[in-house]
Amino acid sequence: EDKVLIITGASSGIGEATAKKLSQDGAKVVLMARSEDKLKTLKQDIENNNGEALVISGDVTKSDDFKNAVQQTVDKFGKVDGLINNAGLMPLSFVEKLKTDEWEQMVDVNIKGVLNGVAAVLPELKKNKGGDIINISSMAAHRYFPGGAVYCATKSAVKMFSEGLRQELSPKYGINVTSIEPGAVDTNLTSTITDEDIKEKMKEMQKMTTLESEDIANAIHYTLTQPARVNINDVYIVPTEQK
Ligand code: NJP
Repeated sequence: EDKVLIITGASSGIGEATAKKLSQDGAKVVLMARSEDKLKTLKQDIENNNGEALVISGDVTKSDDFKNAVQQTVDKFGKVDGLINNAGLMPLSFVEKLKTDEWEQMVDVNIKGVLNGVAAVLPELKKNKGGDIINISSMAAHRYFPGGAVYCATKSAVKMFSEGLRQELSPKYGINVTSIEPGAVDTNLTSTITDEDIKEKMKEMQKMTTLESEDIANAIHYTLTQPARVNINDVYIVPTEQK
C-alpha cells in the first residue's frame, strides 16, 4: 500500500519491526526517535529491501519536534496518511518508593507524547478526509501488575483517549483510531527499570515465552489494511503462557 506513515519509537522493538513490516508492503515510513544512528541503520536496511524511509531525530515530549516531523514528512512525501504512536517507557517501581522523576517521564512520554502526536498530525489527516491513528497502549490498561501503578495508569489513559478520538474523528472525518494492547513482548522496554525489587521480579517473568515485536507489527499491519469502513477499536494480544 502507498501510505505515508509516521512511526514513533522506531529505533527499537515494536516500532522497528513495524517499520520493516509496513515498508515491505509498500508504505513510506517516517522513523522518529531520539537515537538517530539507529534510525539511519534501519533506513538503510529498509532501502536495501526496496522500501522508502525518512529519518526524523525527535523527542515525542516536545510538541515542536512533532510539528517538525509532520512538516518534513509533507515536504518529502507530499502527505501524511497516519501516525503510529508507539514510543514509550516502563520504569516500573512500587509507589511508596516515590520515584517521582520516573513517574513524570512516563506521563511525559506515554501520555503527552501521544497527545503531541495527535495534535501535530490531525490537521493533515483532516485535509486528507481520512487516515489512521494507532496508539500503542497495553494489557496494562486492563490490569495492574507489581510496580506498574503509574505505567498502568498511563496506558489506561492512552486506551481511553483512543476511544474518545475514535468517537470524535471516525464518523466525522473517516479517521480510524485503534488502541493496541499487548502483553509481554521481547524488547528493550524493561531496560529503564531502576528499582532492584522489580528487576528481581522481572527475572521470573522473563522465563515465560513472550511475544515477538513482529507479532505486534503483524497486528498493526492487519489494522491498517482493512477497508476504510472498518475500524478496529482494540487489539488485545497476549502470549499464550500469560495469565
Ligand atoms: O520498547 P523499546 P517496546 N521520544 O524500549 C522510544 C509498549 N508496550 O518496543 O528515543 C521519542 O524497545 C525509544 O527510542 P529512543 C510500550 O509501552 C510494550 O516494547 O531512540 N522516542 C524506542 O524506540 C511502548 O509504548 C510491551 O530511545 C522515544 C521506543 O520508544 C511500545 O510498546 C508491552 C522517547 C521504545 O522501544 C514500544 O515499546 C505492552 C522519546 N522521548 C506495551 N522515549 C512489551 N515490550 O512487553 C522513548 O503492553 N522513545
